[in-house]
Amino acid sequence: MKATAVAPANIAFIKYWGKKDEKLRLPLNSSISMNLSALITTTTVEFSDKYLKDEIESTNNGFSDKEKERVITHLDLIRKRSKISTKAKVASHNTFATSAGLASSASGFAALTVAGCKAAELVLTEKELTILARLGSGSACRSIPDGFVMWQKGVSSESSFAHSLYPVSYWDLRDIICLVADEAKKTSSTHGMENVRSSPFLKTRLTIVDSEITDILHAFKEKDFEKLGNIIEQDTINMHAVAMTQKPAIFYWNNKTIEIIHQILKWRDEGLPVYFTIDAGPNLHLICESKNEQKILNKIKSISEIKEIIINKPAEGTKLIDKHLF
Ligand code: 2P0
Repeated sequence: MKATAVAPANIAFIKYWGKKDEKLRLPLNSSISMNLSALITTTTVEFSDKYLKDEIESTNNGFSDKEKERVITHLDLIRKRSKISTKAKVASHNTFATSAGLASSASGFAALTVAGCKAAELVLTEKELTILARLGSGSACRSIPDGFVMWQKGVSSESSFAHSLYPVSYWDLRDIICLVADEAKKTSSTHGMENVRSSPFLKTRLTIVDSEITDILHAFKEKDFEKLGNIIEQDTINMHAVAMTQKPAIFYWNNKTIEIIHQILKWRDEGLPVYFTIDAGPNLHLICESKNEQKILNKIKSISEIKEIIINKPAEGTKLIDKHLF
């Protein structure tokens, strides 16, 4: 009863920010993302009588007690569904530093769900796996299907699931991550979202999101990069406007983030098609087509505020592999 899964992180083009049901992690809006080739979590799960309690290990920085608790709650869900009570060992490895403020809950809970179900001999469809992963961390459901993914907000647990819109090969996009901070973020996404309703701008953003989704689906269909980039950027600004107008206000951007945003706008004025998106932290994700990757790398290498650059291609979703971590 041992299995291992590899899962990518994902970058949202239309962001998830706010829940209508905290416990079921039902989102206020549907979201759309691309799986990231360079941010990968590998997780091995083994259920065995030799474990007297759940053992949770990370080969990176280790897990806090709170993180371990969240993993155990997810194991309990898997045990309940597969009608077992056996304890488990979980070992996890990230290809990226979790302390760098890059989200690891998406790839982490996607890998844990797929490896955990296989190890518990619980056979689920991809749709059912995305629903289960969502209960661990909302954005994790988007890391299970391949390539470019949509998470339908749904009206119940069964109808809030993720599916692939297009495979990896559909569009050769890049997400060039510019790390400007290497400390963990101060306000976690889960915590940050809790006060979303205190933002007077929330209602407006949710109205705008519906039309953004219609428009971004057209942009995908037509492979209209300019249209895609403009929607990605608009939604990032709107999501952060909600965060900044919540009570208490959350400012995820720092002065380096703003400086680089100004550079990106300038490059675009000069004719270089590159757009930014930002998650719950100060780091920037530069979205471009592969043909412009080198030009952008040449521009950003001289920006001293950038501590590290991580280049991502579109990636497949979560897969089982034969090589275990223990
Ligand atoms: C996203 N984020 O769509 C947005 C953009 C952060 C900013 O999904 O509480 O860690 O575990 O469901 O999945 C991060 O939220 O939150 C996130 P929980 P999660 O990518």
